[in-house]
Amino acid sequence: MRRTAVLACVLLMAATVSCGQDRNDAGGLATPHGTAPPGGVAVNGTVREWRITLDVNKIKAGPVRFTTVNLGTITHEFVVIRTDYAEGKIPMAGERFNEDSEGVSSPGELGEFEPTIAKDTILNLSPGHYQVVCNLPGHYHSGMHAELEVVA
Ligand SMILES: [Cu+2]
Repeated sequence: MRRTAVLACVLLMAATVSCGQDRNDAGGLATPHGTAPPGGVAVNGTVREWRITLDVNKIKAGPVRFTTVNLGTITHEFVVIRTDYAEGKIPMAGERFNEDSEGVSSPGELGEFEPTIAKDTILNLSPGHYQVVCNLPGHYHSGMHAELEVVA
């Protein structure tokens, strides 16, 4: 009985430590886990050279908390774009695309953040086709885009 209690305590401590740190088994930073806002959903992401990952690519419309960590070695940004263009196919104007051009709009973003930094924000998204992108010079073209479908 005493042994069981000790074991439970050890397991609880292990769980607490692994939950408290935002690291994967290899000791590196892992995908964050933000909490969903009331009546909404949580989307967790990572940015690095040269990709963006989301833990879910299809969500219900409404309030969405985006929590993203920079796993790369340089500054990246995380911008939510509403567009009917296919992923990676937004027309470029030089090394970036215009976030207010025809057929492209942005309901919000996390802005730029340095390596190891995590950021979050809540956006209210209506149904439609979205891409989450890094639009720093050359980054979108290098693969920093992810699909996000928002359904009613
Ligand atoms: Cu980037």
